[in-house]
Amino acid sequence: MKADIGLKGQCRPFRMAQWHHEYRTMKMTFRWYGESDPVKIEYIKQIPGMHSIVSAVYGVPAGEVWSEASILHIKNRAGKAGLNFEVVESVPVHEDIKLGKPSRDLYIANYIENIKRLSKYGVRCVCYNFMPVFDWTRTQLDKMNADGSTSLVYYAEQLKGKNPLSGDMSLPGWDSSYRKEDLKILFDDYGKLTKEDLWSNLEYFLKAIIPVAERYGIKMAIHPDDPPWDIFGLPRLITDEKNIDRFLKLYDSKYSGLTFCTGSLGCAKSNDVVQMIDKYSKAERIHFMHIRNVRLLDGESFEESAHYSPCGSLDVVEICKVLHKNGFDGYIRPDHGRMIWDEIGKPGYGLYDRALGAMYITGIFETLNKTKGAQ
Ligand SMILES: [Mn+2]
Repeated sequence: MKADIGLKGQCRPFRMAQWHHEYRTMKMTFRWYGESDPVKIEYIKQIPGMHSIVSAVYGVPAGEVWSEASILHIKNRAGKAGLNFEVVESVPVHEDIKLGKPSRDLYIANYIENIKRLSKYGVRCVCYNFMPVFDWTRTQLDKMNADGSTSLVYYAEQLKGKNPLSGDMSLPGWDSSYRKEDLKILFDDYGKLTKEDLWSNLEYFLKAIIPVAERYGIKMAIHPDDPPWDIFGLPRLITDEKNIDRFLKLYDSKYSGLTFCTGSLGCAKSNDVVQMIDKYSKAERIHFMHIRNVRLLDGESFEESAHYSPCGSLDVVEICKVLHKNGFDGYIRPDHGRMIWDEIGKPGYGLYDRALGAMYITGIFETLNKTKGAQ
């Protein structure tokens, strides 16, 4: 396709714009951790079909307002590299909001201010989660595969008998900045909270946030809990279809939607990921897709794998097909990748394997777009 290639061998921007217009198709994105990220933003642009970076203002404690200068800086860096900055992952939700403490109103006011500022600089989608204390949990970040690549894994037996309050346990993915004493207080607070309390605190948050998101054109997209079950007695909400249905009813607006993470929800064998994506994308409640593959093992164990369907337990072609069928035109990013080709970097967030994943998914969508009507 000679006509698609510019003089410098790059995809011509107008062709990209035309492509999105013509097909109203998904927008491919890539997470970038800012200047300290070993993956340069210019490298991200070199992945064909890349639309936007996914980033955040780092180094600001949860609950505080982001300076306009720091948001503008990301926008300008993206623009200079020829990319958009339309997705934020994440604006963290302060623990006091999840716990329903009196101070939550202050943190919610700050959250609202962040939504307004992000909208001003062109952000269209904000990813967040409502997981108590910890984000994603894995038991090892560099499990060697047979081919010499390494993966993030979760082996249930490695978690047995571990106590996060012992002070001598650190698990990958956990915020190591928590001091032992702070962690103890947080666990005590959550110990007094029922799952229903957590639901009602989530509802309180949505009722304050979503009307603002609607006004400022920001699609809020909650990330499911990872893994999708309770750990260490901490409650988890966004774990399966029944709970996602309940979540979406808490505030019935297109602006209160999902970051559908195939690797998180797909870790529970009972979740039919393809059917769920079909249902929620049809309802226009998926704004952001995290596409990742996982190999499910016995019990509650899994290993993250390459995106290519035969490498894991999820069928990425089927996932893309239902999105395409339902006219999904939101954002997609390749989620965690393996470490390959001796790359050194942030586990799960190397350039090479995520670039392979992005191209694989873009290729599937190109095929689907060009064979429209022939399915
Ligand atoms: Mn994810």
